[in-house]
Amino acid sequence: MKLLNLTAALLLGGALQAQNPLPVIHPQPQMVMPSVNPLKAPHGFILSGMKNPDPDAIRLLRETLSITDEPDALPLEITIEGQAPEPKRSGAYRLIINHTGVYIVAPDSRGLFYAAQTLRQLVQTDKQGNQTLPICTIIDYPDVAFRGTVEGFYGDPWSHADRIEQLRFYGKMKMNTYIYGPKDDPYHSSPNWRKPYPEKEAAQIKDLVKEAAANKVDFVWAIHPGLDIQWTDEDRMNVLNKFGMMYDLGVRSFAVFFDDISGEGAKADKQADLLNFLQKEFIEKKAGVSPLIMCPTEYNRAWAGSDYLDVLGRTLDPAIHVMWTGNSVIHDITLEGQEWVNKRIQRPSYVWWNFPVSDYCRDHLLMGPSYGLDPEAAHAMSGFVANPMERAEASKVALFGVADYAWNMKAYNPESNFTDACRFILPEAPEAFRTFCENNCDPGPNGHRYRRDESVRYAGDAETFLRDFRRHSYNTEAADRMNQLFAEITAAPAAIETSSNKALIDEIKPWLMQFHLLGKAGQTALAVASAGQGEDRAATWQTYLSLTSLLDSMRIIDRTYNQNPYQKGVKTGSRVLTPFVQEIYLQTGRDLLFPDQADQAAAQMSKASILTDIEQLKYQPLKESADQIGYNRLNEVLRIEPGQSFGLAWELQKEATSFSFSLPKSENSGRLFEWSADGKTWTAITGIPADQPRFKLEQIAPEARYIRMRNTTDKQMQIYLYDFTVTTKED
Ligand code: 14T
Repeated sequence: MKLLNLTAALLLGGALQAQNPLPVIHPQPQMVMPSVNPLKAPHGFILSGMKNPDPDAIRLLRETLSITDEPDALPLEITIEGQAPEPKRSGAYRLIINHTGVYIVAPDSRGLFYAAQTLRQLVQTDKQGNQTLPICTIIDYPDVAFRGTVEGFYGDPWSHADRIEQLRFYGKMKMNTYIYGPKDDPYHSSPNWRKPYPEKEAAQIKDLVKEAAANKVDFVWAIHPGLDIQWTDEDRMNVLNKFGMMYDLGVRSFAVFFDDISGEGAKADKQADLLNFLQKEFIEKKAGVSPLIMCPTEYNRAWAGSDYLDVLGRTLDPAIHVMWTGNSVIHDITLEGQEWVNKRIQRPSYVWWNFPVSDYCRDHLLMGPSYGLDPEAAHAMSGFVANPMERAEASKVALFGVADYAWNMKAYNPESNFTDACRFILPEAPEAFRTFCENNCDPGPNGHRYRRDESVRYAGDAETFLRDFRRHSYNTEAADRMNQLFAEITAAPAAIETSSNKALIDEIKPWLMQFHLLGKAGQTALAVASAGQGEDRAATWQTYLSLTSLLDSMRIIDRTYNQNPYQKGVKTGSRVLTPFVQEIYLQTGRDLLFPDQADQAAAQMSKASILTDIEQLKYQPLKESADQIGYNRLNEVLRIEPGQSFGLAWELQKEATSFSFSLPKSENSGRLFEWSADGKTWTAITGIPADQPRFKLEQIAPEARYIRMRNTTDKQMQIYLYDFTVTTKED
């Protein structure tokens, strides 16, 4: 019955909205009943109703509406009462705007604050300062109780200013949770999780707690003790004491993360013991503390190979939330997957969505829409938080979607949300910003095999054009549309840079530069292709050379900016547009240089590659430079079954000069390093100490083209793959 009502109201809402369009509200309210008339309030509003309402909500209302004591002003009446919609869900509210005034009913101050946020999106002020509001009734509440982000990525943690701005953004988007857990904060994880924060950091956390409260966000402080925790009374007290220190800084919400660890720290029963102890001795004893959240070691389905989750399900206090990233480390969220894990942990899991986090693809920006989220899964999760990019402002595009999804799943539309996000985040040039974002979505090939659609509006034309171009014909319609697009791309960065959001521009600056060049390269590539149709080889050469220099400039940007040690460089349009340009360039080059033997000239040189029978590593992209190839640092534990190996192969024309590795924490006995000339017969490398985690081998057989490490024991080996690099003579 309730459902029917809701559908009817929504349909009715849709019909009436055509006459009196309400502005789109984000996140989208559950129920809107609009009417045709606006409420005019030329004398402003006068506050009435409850005594001492939430000061943050009132501040927001004062910023939004003109609040006066004038006798002709209309009432703005505020009531806190239990009968608001979904009484038990924090943040629910009812907002009634009729011809007599504005009425807000909410069960708590968060609801009041959210009603004010909705009003802010509804009010229109004319040049004289007269305000009107659309007459309507909004009944609203979140689908998911805890919504927000988990700063849980590897890499530079967000700055203090980043975090303050994020918290304000969450308030606007009705997200109520920020979990603090940056992997590279030494006081969150090893080595310093036991120690108090230094003065400056402590003061900043205090400040964040305050800002969070003002935006009705729970600041959740997470600890990551599993790398070196001992299951002793001493260490359990160390965790408790650290929580106490954080409590004294104002923190009232806590989490314990056991992700990306192995060995002793990863035992389910020990973890559950600690958590239950914290639950009894801290969460239940301290005043005003929210439910404890934990991130398990087996935090996704692909890794759930033991009875670990069942042990947690059985023994963990039912009040403790358990996080979950989905069917793999980075995966979209399905109802089926949620139901699978919920059965095992005996509670609805708390989703940790690994998007738009980019710590595994640091040369890319993930600024596309948030999609792949099951609209039917609301009841199967206790929370939904997204792990963002190291670039805080750039993450807002995806987070705008996360906020919408977690508030009202059934109404969530990733595409329209994406367009609205671009307008909200960059109102100065929303179209240019959208053009930038929709071509910076995909992480590229990666070990997680997580891919995103990119350049969807142009993929068809790009493919059509290339198909004809490969047969040496030029499709004018497709080319015209691609040209138009590349012109927009060329112009977009300058428009985007007019934005007052300097922090955002700073974060994405190298990609903006690259994007501008990509636009020019695209236009030039089409000119090359078009010239190639004619008889004038000189003209083709000339455009070909200008394309060469544009691609050179792009390579220089790629080798100059964002030189982190993991995935260096600056990739843009890497899924459709860059390959489009490259293919035109390569084919034209072959046609010009080897007009009679294009196929032969295209013959591949042998390439460096990863060589392994370990599933976990097969899709890992290679780290490559002029004189080095290697594995990227892997943060998860690498499991090597008996007989399995991992290694590298490099170009036939290159001789290796040295080989180095860093494989800490290994049970090093039983590992064997080998080299080979052909990848078939292998020779053991002597001279590597058996138990050294790090080593550099300065001499390698000149005929070697392969190197590998093999597990020669009869047990699974667990190691960290931090470094495994071959240095070759430069080409
Ligand atoms: F706790 C988790 F739910 C989780 O996702 N942990 C990390 C997270 O901090 C990181 O940002 C995310 C994306 O890279 O993935 C998890 O860490 C990994 C997982 C891997 F499989 C890091 C490297 C991996 F190879």
